[in-house]
Formats: sequence, structure tokens, C-alpha cells
Amino acid sequence: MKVDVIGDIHGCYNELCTLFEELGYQKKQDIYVHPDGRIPVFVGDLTDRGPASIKVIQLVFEMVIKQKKAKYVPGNHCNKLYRFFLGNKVKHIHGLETTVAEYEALDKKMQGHVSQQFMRLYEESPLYLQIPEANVVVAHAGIKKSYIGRHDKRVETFVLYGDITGKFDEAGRPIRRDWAQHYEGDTWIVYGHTPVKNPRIVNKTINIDTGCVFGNKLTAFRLPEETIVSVPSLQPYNNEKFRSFPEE
Ligand SMILES: [Mn+2]
Repeated sequence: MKVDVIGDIHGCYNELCTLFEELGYQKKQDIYVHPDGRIPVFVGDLTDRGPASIKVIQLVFEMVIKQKKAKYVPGNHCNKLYRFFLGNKVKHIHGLETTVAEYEALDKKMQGHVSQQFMRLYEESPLYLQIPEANVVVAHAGIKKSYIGRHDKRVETFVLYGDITGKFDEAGRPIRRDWAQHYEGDTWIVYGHTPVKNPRIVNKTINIDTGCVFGNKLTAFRLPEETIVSVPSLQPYNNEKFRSFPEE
């Protein structure tokens, strides 16, 4: 199986369409299809902060649930939006406010439609994906080797939020352990969640969240080729949002 894992989109619908074109996909009716039957895998965080979160939900729903031509794992922003649609009290901050504003501008009928689509997408998708045919595991914030195959609460927290310590840095951002440094598996772990200026490969792991919504680029990692394809962002650049690592 040939797959194209796509990083955090965060409502950057136009960049997503450009990325599909760059990857050789063709628009057929409402979705993008690759002539060689390649499978797109969305690494989560479809919405929030960017300009067109609802359009991203609709496209991904159509591809993953309706036509079964793509796969998806949820990110932490997806989890929060799901809780919003459930009617739970969630704070409209960290980008959720943009998705909610788009949603509230829709008429009631369309609102019902979109919330149904997103909730179904979320409920029918696994916490993380093991695709042995492509020798890859896809998890939004990554996964430790010993967690692969487990689906308990601890693993759920890890794949959604990363290896958090419970502590925060001076800027108020959660301090995370660098789990990738300790990964020794032979299976690729493809993830996103932490914006980096360039895809970051450590052992057999790759972070493909290249901060499209912060003005950098949207990235795909193709397997089995192990090639990277990125398209430039159309959003304003925000340098503060990118994490750098000591070895870079
Ligand atoms: Mn994200």
C-alpha cells in the first residue's frame, strides 16, 4: 500500500488542495483521488486558527467516511471540537473560536449537517493507525513503541497531546519530553502536533507539522518512497510558534 501522510491542516483548505495537486492527485467529483490508488492519511488537527475549517471537515469526511479513499486519526484540536459538538463546556480559545465562528455563521440545517459529519468522522476513526503494508504507524502527537497495540487512557493522552510532563515553560506552553530520541523501532512513526520549520526526522520517526497555519508550509510524507513534499502556506508568518531543537 502506498500512502501519503498529511500534516496538521488547521483550516488551511487552499493549501491542502494545492498539496493534493502537487502529490499528483486529481479532483474527482468532491474528492481528490490518486491515479495509482495512493491513500492519503490525515494526521489530525483538521480545524482551528486557519480560514476554512468547515471546508476541511467536509472534504475529509467525504474522503474518509463516505468514499473510503483516505484515512484519518484525530488530533487534540479534533478532540476538543468533538467535545464542543457533544455540548460539553469547552473554552473557545487556542483556535477553536475560529471554527466555532465559521460554524455559527452557517444556517441551522447546515450546522446539523457539519456537526453530524465531524462527529461521525471522529467516532469512526482510530486513536492511531497501524498500517503494516506501508510499515508505518500514524499518531497525531506520536507514540512510544511500547504503546503500539494499546488503547487505554494513557495511550490516548499520549497520541493526542504528546509526552507531556504536566509542567509549562515561561511562555505557558506545555513542556514535553522528546520521546522520538528514545524510539528504536523499525516501523516509521509519522506524527505532527508540534510545529517545526522543517520536517524533523529522529530515528525512524518524522514530525510533519510544518506549521502551515503559522505561515510556513503544509507537508506530506510518502511511503514507501520516504519522500517529503511541501507546499507554501498562504497565511501570515508567525515565527514564535515554531519549536526548535538543540541539535538543529
Ligand atoms: Mn496542531
